[in-house]
Amino acid sequence: MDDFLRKLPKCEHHIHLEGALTPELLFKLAKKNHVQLPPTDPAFANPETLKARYKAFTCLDDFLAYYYVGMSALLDATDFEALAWDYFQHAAADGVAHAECFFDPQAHISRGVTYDIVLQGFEAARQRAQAELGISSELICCFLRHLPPSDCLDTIRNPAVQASMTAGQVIGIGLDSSEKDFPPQLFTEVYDEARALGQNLTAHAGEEGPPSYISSALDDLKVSRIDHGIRLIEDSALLKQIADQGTLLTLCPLSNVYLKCVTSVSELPIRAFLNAGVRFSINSDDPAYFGDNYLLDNYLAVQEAFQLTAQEWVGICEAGIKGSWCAEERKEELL
Ligand code: ES4
Ligand code: ZN
Repeated sequence: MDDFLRKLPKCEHHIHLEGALTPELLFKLAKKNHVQLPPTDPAFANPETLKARYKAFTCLDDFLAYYYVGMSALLDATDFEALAWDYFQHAAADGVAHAECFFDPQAHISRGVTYDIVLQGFEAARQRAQAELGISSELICCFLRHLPPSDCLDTIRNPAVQASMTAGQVIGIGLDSSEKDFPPQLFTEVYDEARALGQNLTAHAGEEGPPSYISSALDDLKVSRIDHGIRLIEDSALLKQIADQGTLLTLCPLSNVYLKCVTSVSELPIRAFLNAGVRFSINSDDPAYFGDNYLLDNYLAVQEAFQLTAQEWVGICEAGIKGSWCAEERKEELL
């Protein structure tokens, strides 16, 4: 079964490229760029102490603090290229055929790194992944929900952001960062503008936040996918609605364990989602922060916990292809 899962052509829809920053690359780039890592936090002594600290995340916000420090080492286009290339190499080893990758422009622009620098690095890695690894990819621009909606609006109105969307370099938007107390409806205007630009729409909802955040993402933001959505299991009417609509949930099993949303993968409602006909894909989220677990590790963890049949896995991967945002011709190749 492990070999079957490795060889299965997989789509990944929920990978934050900044979440692929390994402690090794972080220390290397911090040194190159003369960026000082927090001197008062002993976790930043070396890559090993940092990895040990990553094993003790208490919740989403505890992780996010490290995630944003990590980004501070990314300054020029070659840094972003190295980061994304690192991810694509892991993806190739895991049998990923197609990846739709999140990135967080506000976290870079606020540090004086322009959007074009970020995009230039990611574009170079994507082209190399296509040419050398045969991996197709897309970019999804995420908005940080802990920042004021006005900051998100300024970002989507940034001419460089608009140009990337018009040119098809960025094909969709997402909403991430701290979830509790930042409900989707705060970002209705951002999503209205993205929709007018022809962008695909998704949002993190129901990771730590309540099922009402999933409803708000659907009703107010009009998303076609939900990132995480595990708390959907608490609302049976909404569960039925999502199953009927065919909305894809992008589940991240090991992320949920590392961030203490559940105590083990077996606690996730994966069997219930299958029984109810809820479509989902399996994803790695922030692999370098969650035990160096990339996509295949997540597939294997689900398999260990739920003992799915080959037919069930083929069905999961088919739902993932159909729920992808790539060109129709690429979907047909994948199917
Ligand atoms: C994230 Cl796991 C998760 N949740 C919300 N926002 C994020 N950004 C990066 N990883
Ligand atoms: Zn995520």
